[in-house]
Amino acid sequence: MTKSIKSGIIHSNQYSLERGAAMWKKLRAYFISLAMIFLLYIASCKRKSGSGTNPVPLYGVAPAYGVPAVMLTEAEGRERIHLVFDEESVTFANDYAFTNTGPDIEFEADGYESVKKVGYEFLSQDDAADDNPVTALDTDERTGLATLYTADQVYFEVFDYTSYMGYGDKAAALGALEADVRTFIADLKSKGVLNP
Ligand SMILES: [Ca+2]
Ligand SMILES: [Ca+2]
Repeated sequence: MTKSIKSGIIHSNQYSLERGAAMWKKLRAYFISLAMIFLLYIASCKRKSGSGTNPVPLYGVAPAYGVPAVMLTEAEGRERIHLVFDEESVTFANDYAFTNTGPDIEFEADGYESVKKVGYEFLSQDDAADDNPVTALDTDERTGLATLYTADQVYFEVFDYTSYMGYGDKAAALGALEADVRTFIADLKSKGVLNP
């Protein structure tokens, strides 16, 4: 009798131990899955904030600090170009309807001197917005002008307003434009198009 009671206690102890172990296993699985969810959450937060191994690229809206871009107008560009060409006694016809066949070019040049075949275009923001093929100088036509220049047929230089946007103020931008005009004139002199 004593024996059977003892064995009954042992049995019940073993039973509760087994049940405890099974419960612990369940709890452990539960906590592990909780930890996994938490880790996944942390990882997704890191991605959103752009830190860690998945940084968010820095494109998008430009920061609102710094100096606003300098925008030379059509009139400002032309005035400075004429000022420098005056020194060479070159007088341009303004708003000249220039055409060429092969390469095909049709645009209203800001200035052209038909005897020396020298011209220029100050490509302003207004020009960039012009979608009339008769007056506008498109990308292909710019390439065509460069081809004519290389072939020593017609000497056009295009001064693009976007090239002068990075300067601190208009005076500096106009100074940079003037330097480019002088480079153009120096090239025309080296080719014998203008007198040295
Ligand atoms: Ca222009
Ligand atoms: Ca055109």
